[in-house]
Amino acid sequence: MRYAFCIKKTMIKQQQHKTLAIIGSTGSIGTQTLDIVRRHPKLFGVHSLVAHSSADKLVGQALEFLPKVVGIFDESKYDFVRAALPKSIAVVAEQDALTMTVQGADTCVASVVGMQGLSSVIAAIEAGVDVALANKESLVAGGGLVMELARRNKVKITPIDSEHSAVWQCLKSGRKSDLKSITLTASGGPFRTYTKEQLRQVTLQDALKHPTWAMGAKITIDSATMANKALEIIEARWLFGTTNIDYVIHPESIIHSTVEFKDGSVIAQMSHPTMEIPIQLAITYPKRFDTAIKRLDLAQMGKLTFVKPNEDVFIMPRLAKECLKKGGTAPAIFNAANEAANELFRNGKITFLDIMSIVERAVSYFKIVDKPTLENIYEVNDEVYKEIIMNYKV
Ligand code: MN3
Repeated sequence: MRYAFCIKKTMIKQQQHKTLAIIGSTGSIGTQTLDIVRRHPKLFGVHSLVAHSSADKLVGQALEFLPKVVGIFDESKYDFVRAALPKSIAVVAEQDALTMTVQGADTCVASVVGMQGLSSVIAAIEAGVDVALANKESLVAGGGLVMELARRNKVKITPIDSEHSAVWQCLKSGRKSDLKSITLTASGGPFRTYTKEQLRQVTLQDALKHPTWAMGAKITIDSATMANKALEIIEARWLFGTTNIDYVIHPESIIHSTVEFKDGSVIAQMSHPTMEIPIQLAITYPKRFDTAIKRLDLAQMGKLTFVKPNEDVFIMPRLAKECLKKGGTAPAIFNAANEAANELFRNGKITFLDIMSIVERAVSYFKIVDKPTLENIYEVNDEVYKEIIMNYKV
């Protein structure tokens, strides 16, 4: 009797301790996930940490959290990482990094930026590991396939992106079949009031300053061009299974998105701009735990504003909606073109407005493959990305 009681107690304990595979652990979402683990050591264990090339930071994280496996994509850093960590921690490099590191974890936090993130999401789904998804490009390029694969492997995908977390939370207040529409909110980025003429003068430095969110460089530029909202519209289509998705400019970033039900009721999710709530909820749902965020005091809040987006200047969301309609690999083309143009701008090769015109040309120029396989998606991505980058090589 006593023995059985002990076993039961340990089982409960183990169940409460959720182990995480954090892919992209040295990036913005990865480090914020580790902050949450640090604050709730009893709730989470770190199964694995994977980084692209920030070897010093990765080693520091591994020595603190003592995961079972550490992965580094950049093979040239393997020896450094191996030598810096105790033998009890396995170290893998390159593609091994993915399958080896997700296997055995309870949840994979997929926080690699860009198309590179797709393979980590696929690896987690194939290993039967639930995915807390911060990488939007994987659903943008491979949405239908990724969702279908998740269904077949009975893997849950929960959103980390603040807008999608908001929609996901709002949807809990009704039946999916009674959903009428989704409205994503957008801060509008640093240039939301600019004319096309003013946008011509924008520098990389200007574009890297975001008014409400602190994020990595790629996504900060995506926010400034509104490509980020464009990608989020496509991401929402796959996460929530509707094409009734629109967006509104909401500079204060307090309402993170809304859903409207059949009866006209609109549900919103609010907080001060923070990634702490969406990251934490994606790995603890349905339970909620304390956070360190500033509480929302509506009486102190002042005005919340909402503005219709200017799609004549900021064309990206409109292009994304068109790509959704075209279907097939159209969203993958959009994504690859944006990734290439974003990179070219960050490397000083093109102007801010060029980003938009490159994407606009790409989505009408490249041939769309209907009903693509995963292979098609990778091929299209490579072709579009390489062709655009090559065009601007000096
Ligand atoms: Mn977002």
